[in-house]
Amino acid sequence: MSAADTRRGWLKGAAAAAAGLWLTGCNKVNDNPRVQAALQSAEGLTRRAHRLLISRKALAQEFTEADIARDFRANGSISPSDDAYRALLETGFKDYRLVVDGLVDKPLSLTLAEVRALTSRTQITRHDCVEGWSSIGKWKGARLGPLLDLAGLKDTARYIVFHCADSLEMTLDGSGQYYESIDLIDAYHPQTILAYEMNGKVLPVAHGAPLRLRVERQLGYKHAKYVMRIEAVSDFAQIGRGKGGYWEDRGYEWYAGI
Ligand SMILES: Nc1nc2c(c(=O)[nH]1)N[C@H]1C(S)=C(S)[C@@H](COP(=O)(O)O)O[C@H]1N2
Ligand SMILES: [Mo]
Repeated sequence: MSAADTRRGWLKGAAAAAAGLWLTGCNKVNDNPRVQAALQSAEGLTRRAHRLLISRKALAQEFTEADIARDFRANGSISPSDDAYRALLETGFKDYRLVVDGLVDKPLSLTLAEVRALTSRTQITRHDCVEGWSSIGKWKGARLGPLLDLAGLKDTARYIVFHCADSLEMTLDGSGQYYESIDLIDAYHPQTILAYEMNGKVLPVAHGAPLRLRVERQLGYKHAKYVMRIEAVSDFAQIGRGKGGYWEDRGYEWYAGI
């Protein structure tokens, strides 16, 4: 475990601690001298956790048209061979439906036209892959927050899982299929979109057509391509091998904040 990982783990704990203190933050509790002392010793901790919480809501840097990479790299799956995906691609995704289900009041099944009609955002951002390369691109897509509001998240929903069309590993139990998950802070972040356009054109297959996640405060592997289904869950222990994503199941960190 690197120092950065250790620090990240500690900060996650600090954020949880801060959330706890927040809930107990009524005047009567604060008047108690023992609690006062505890709060004072925790002050540095909560201040740092507070800063972390604020920073998680901050926008990722945005760039200008002039910064757009002429040759944005494509990585991981670039042409899924899965039958169901090939069939959708052959007919120009006319039969594609984005399914939104799990812990929602109103499950959705949307055509691409319906997704394109949702509240959208366009942004020029830098994609950072854990392998050490970055590319700047322009993305347009449906904001995830308003989409989730359409479906209506239940109180028990804590994470959003993205089920993808591509298998990176061919397995009998389907555990080689790509998937990812994010928490609700990232899900409702204004720059979190389901992109259907890249650099002003229809999203190419290599970059995740017809829909791919852009979650700009996270490393590249969190940006699920070929998204077929969005599932709201309370935990992801039962999904894939239980770690919240294809690469997480193979040793990557679940929280890949940048
Ligand atoms: N479905 C799916 N999503 C994926 C991957 C993949 O293999 N399959 N690779 C991830 C990784 S590691 C990166 S860096 C980015 C690459 O996105 P790009 O091809 O648009 O550069 O997609 C991410 N999302
Ligand atoms: Mo990546």
